[in-house]
Amino acid sequence: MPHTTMRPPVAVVAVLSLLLAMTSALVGAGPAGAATTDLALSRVYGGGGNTNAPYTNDYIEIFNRGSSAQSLAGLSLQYASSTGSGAFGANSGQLTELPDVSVPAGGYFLVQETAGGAVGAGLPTPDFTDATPINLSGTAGKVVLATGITTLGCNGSTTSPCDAGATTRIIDLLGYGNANYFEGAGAAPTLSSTTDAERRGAGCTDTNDNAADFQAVAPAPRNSASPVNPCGGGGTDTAPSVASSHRPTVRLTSPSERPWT
Ligand SMILES: [Ca+2]
Ligand SMILES: [Ca+2]
Ligand SMILES: [Ca+2]
Repeated sequence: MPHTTMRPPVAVVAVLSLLLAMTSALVGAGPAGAATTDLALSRVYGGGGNTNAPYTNDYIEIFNRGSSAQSLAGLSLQYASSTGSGAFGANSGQLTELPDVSVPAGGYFLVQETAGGAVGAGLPTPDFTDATPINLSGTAGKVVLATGITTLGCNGSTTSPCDAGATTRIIDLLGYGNANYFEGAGAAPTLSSTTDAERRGAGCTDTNDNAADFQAVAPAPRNSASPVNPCGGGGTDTAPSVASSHRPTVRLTSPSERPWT
């Protein structure tokens, strides 16, 4: 007598397959990586006080791309020149220790750095002022947001490469102008006294490619008083995300409509 295996109706297999596929798609769309990766450099300006500058001071703006508040405690901003031999954060004038402050989801945090001269207006109220400020180049340079408050000890060039220990400390990196270290395919544009490097999407776009993610625009720093700008994808927009309004819905048919009953 031939043995036949019990097989569920084709319709049941199809529905189960669909549910499995949808489940894995939704899981795959979730946020990935450490929470601190939700913080990013969103505007960087080095032309403060220079001829034609709209603002007296250089600034670095931090943005929380994530969906929950993030603390800046124990983090630092570190600067290195575009092609020089010095390391990121090699001295107090190239490093800003960030305060123990929480940045809400979609929130901005403005750090005031060096005044290059008397040209321009004061910044919108800075959320933090470095007493030993960084003098960022108005045209080209390298900035990292890093964990820890000690120098990274490297500058990312071929003669001073950042090893695994240093790179794991880097939360975000911006190389602008002719910088020899940057995220992705290329550096952000060369800046001037009338332009800053602005992360696209009002701070939300981070594909880890400085050339694609940043644009040179008129300086317009935002601070903690600026309206929050929640990012839809929860801070990991390199992965596909499923918008809530586009989630497929599953409607189980009534028993009388089930083809296998
Ligand atoms: Ca400067
Ligand atoms: Ca400092
Ligand atoms: Ca990045």
